Amino acid sequence: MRASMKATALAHPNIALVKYWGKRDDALILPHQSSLSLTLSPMSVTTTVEFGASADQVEINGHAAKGSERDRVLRVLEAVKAEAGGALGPARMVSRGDFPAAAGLASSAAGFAALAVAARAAAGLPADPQAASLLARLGSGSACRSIQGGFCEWRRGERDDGADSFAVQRFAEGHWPELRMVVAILNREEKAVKSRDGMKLTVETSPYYAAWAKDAEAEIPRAVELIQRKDLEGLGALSERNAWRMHATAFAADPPLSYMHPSTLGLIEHLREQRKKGTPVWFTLDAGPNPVLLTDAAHEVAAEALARACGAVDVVRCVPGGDAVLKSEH
Ligand code: 2P0
Repeated sequence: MRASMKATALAHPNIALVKYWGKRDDALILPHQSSLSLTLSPMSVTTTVEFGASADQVEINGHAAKGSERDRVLRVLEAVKAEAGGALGPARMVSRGDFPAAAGLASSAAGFAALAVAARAAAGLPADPQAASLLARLGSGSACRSIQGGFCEWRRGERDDGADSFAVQRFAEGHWPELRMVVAILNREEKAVKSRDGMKLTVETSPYYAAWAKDAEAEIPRAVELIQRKDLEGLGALSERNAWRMHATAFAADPPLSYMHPSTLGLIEHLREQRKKGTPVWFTLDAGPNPVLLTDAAHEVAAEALARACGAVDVVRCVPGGDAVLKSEH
C-alpha cells in the first residue's frame, strides 16, 4: 500500500466571462468552443478522498450521493486509479461546500476540482495542474477551470481523446485584486432544465449554435487583452454581450429554452440606468435567473444595493480566488 492513501483538498467555484455552452463529445465532456473564467473567493468546497475503503462511498453535504451525481464522482475516481496503475481499492469521498444555504450557486465546479486534486494526492500522483484539470473535466466541464486561481482559459483542444482540452491560468488572482463579482440571488428555485441537458438541446436544435461557437472563440483573445489592461468597462461590455449571445442561442432551441425570470430582465434594465448615472457595473448570467455583477472594490456596496433594490433575496460578494489546494495528506 502507498503511504498517501488519503488526502483533502479545497477549491473555489468560478464564473465564466466567456461561457462554455455545448459539447462536441458528451462522454468525454469536450466543448465546441473555448471559455474563460474568474475563480471566486471566498466560497469553497472541501473534499476528502481515501482509497482502500471496504466499498465505494460518496457523501456530499452530509448525504449519500445517488444516481448520476454518484456516477460522476466514481468516474473521476476510476480515472485516477487507472492513472496510478496500482490496486487502490474502493474509495470513500466526503465533500462539503461552505456556500451560503440555498444561495443558488452551482457547487459542481468547485466540487469536482477539489475531488480531482484530493484524489490524485491520495493515489500518490504528483501535483500537476494540467493533469488535475483534465481529470476535473471528466466530472463537470466547468470544473477544469477551478484548478487554478485568477483567470483561467479552458482551451477546447483539437484531439478526439480530449488530451488537449484543459484549462490554463492566464492571469493569477493577484493581477487584478480590485475586481469584484457580486452574485445577486433573485430566485432560489431549482432550474427546470439542467445545464447539461440545456446545452445538448441547444447544440442539437438551435439554428444559431454554430454562430455562437464561432463568436465565443473569437471573444477569448479580446477578453484576455482587456484583462491584461484591467479595462473594466471593456470587460464588462464583453461579458454582457457573451451572456446575451449564450442565452440567445438557447432561446432559439426547439423547444425554446429560457433561464431568465422577469426579475432578471428588471435588474439588467436597472443596471443600464445606473451605468448612465456613472456606476461602473455590468452583468453576466449563467444557466439560471441570478445575474452576477461585475464591478470594482469602490463600487461593490453600490452593486449590492442595486441588486437588493431589484429584488435580490441574498447577495454574495466575491473577490478573485486562488488555486485549488491540498489541505492535508494523511
Ligand atoms: C460556464 N455553464 O461556462 C457555463 C455557462 C453554465 C452556463 O459550465 O455537463 O456543469 O457538467 O460539463 O460545467 C455549466 O455546465 O456542465 C456551465 P457539464 P457544467 O460556466
